Amino acid sequence: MEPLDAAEDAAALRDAIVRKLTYDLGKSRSGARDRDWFLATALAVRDRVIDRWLDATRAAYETGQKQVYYLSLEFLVGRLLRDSVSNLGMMDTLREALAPLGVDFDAVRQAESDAALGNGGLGRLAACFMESLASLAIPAFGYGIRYEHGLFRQILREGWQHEYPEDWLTFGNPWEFARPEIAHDIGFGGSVEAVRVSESEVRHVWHPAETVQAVAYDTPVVGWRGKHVNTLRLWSARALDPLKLEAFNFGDHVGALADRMRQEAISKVLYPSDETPAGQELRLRQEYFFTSAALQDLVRRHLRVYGDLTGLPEKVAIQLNDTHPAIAVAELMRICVDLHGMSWEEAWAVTRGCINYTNHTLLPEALESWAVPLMERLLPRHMQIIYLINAHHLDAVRAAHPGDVRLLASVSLIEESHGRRVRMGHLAFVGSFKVNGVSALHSDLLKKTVFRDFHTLAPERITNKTNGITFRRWLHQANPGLAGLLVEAVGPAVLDDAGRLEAAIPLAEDAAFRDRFAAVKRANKEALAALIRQQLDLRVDPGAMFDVQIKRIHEYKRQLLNILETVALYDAIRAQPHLDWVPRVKIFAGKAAASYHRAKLIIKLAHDVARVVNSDPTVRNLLRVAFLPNYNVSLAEMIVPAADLSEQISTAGMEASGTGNMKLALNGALTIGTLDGANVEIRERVGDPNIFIFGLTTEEVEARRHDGSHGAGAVQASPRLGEVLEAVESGVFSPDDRGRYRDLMGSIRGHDYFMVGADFDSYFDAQRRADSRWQDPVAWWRSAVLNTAQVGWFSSDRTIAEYAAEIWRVPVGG
Ligand code: HBZ
Repeated sequence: MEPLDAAEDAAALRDAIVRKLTYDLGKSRSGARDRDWFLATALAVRDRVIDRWLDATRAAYETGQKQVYYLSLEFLVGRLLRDSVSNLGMMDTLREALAPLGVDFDAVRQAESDAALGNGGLGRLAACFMESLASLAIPAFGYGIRYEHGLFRQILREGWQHEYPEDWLTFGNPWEFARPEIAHDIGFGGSVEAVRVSESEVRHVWHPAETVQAVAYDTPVVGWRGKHVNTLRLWSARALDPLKLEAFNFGDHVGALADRMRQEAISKVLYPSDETPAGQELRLRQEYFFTSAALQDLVRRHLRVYGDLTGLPEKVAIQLNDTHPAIAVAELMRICVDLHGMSWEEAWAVTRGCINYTNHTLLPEALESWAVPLMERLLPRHMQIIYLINAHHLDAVRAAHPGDVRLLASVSLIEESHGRRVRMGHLAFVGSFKVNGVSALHSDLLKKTVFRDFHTLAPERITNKTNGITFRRWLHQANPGLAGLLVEAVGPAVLDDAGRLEAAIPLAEDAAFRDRFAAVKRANKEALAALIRQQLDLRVDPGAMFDVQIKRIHEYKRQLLNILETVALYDAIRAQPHLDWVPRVKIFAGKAAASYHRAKLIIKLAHDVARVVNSDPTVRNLLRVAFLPNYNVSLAEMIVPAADLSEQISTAGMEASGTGNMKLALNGALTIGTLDGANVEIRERVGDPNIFIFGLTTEEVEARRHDGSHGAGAVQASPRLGEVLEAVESGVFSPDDRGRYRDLMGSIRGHDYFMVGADFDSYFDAQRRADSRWQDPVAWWRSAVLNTAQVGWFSSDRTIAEYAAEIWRVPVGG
């Protein structure tokens, strides 16, 4: 067939969209709303993906290439239309196709719901990884849960967070393909029967008390330039034969339905628990449900070709995204031993040859563990297998370190001291070929803290894989102005190879380029200012410094430090209004876990401070505070390109990596941050002069925590902090409830686990360094350009290439 020219291409696409609108949606052009146009467009775009998808799937199958399986309880995907269209190189064609229909692409794009099947960084990382896997043409499946309700919608009423259900599927999801024929039975509860099959051999047969089906829903994931397409396979729970169940419960229809509801509840809603594992039984059911479905699926695929499982590690690499799928270790053993008759040793070699584990946190309260009685009740056979794994593991430890009782207790899979619990991190560690942290500092701390003893036992196991982000979404799509400027300046190859960004380094000295760079930022800030006005009825000056902290609300992330600094700045401006202050807009966004009262109180404080500051005429053009509601991927795509200053101010040693820090630096924001997570590596790349580092180091935090009076000491040493605390605790910002913040402020004077007081002065000073840089536009924009130009390394393509080479041992590039 002759290649179509651009106009023909657009006309063909237009026809396809109108056909979808008419025959798939049953709508006329005149009656169609943005949402209908979105669905019709998505269906038409999806058609362009299918052939390549089927080709890629068939090719992987036929050539017997090793496949990567990324198991994650969360995939924070966001919207997909712009992503697909851009990766397929169809953006201009699509705009041209829609224009004569009187349809605006941006309106259509925004009619898509934001798929929020994740809490924060961990879920978003999984989504970036899926995109990079496809872009690098690595055959891969993402496995997760198709939650009917993603992360809650945040509504802020008078500054208090309220959670509302999120309904992303209400109007249908045009990207997915339901696969009712691809279903696996997932058992729960019941008993285990030991059957003697010979003199020396006993087989274990698990008789689950209940069985739920996991049904597949497939979404194609298109790589850059449409080269390769992988599958995100999300499982939905379906009660097994609901009609029979109803007949069985004849006369008790309500009871029968209740059973069905209980089973299908597994895929109803995402747990809104960032960092602390939800202790609910339903959570454990979710974890086992999708892990078992994934393993059954990949085992079946393998057996179809190879007939047995001994060669599995040559054909399959499994990555566990945190410990949520760690039960995979026991499940794969069960499949190999109980279902396929392998010996324990053979099965262990297969399991350890396939599985790898990524850790995302050092926070002790976030290390997942499950009570033994719960495991015994819900997964009786797995509990037996875990005991056996532990016995072998402890035998080996005993042999290597005879008499070391402390070591045995420390590395056991079972925690014995606080009621017996299974430590999922330990299970994942012993069952994995490689274990990785997500930044250099974090991986180093893993070796020194949570896995210290394990690291001594297996010094080769822990490796580092510093996180990355997909530049397609976070630069090309979110910031087309900047992407266009970079293409013009250093050539189109920059779109294919993030390393080429370095060609822009010399342009930091080019005044004309800096001006254009600043003009792009200005336009993005105007768009954000319009959104702030529309959402909050607040006018902000796009000429002011946009100072941005966007992430989950958590004490260790220290939004509180930022708010208290805002109060200090407010006081300073009011005390000397005629000084040459740098106008600032403090922008916050983020959700607090529903049960995390302190985090919710911090959101309220941000609002109380905003109300006072924003209504004070003395600081009118100098300081504004904006808290944007319902932070999600789509909102991040608006804020990131418009940021001047990126707040990455966690207590050193507590943020595993951060990925927002990378997105913001890539978009030309300067970071103000602690030496924590990937900030350390960002500093190495952008250079010390182009980042504002402050605060205690990890070691200093550790040392100071041993001094019981450090909180009081810090307040005493800082009159500025003392004044801020007094103002907040005496109710200056909460006249309706003067005692509202007494406890919160008290914690800074007392234990101050997160070192807000200790870092306060240093942070205030770093902010003033940022001010001085801003007052010298040449210096500011030079730094901004150098940030963009020097963070190419944080592309998730680089991260995935490292996983591929060192952990999965699969080739990159097909
Ligand atoms: O994972 C985050 C880390 O805090 C962040 O530093 C890192 O950059 C990112 C990607 O590696 N961790 C999370 O986002 N964790 C969760 O969202 C979470 C969700 C459910 C849990 C526990 C943690 O039960």
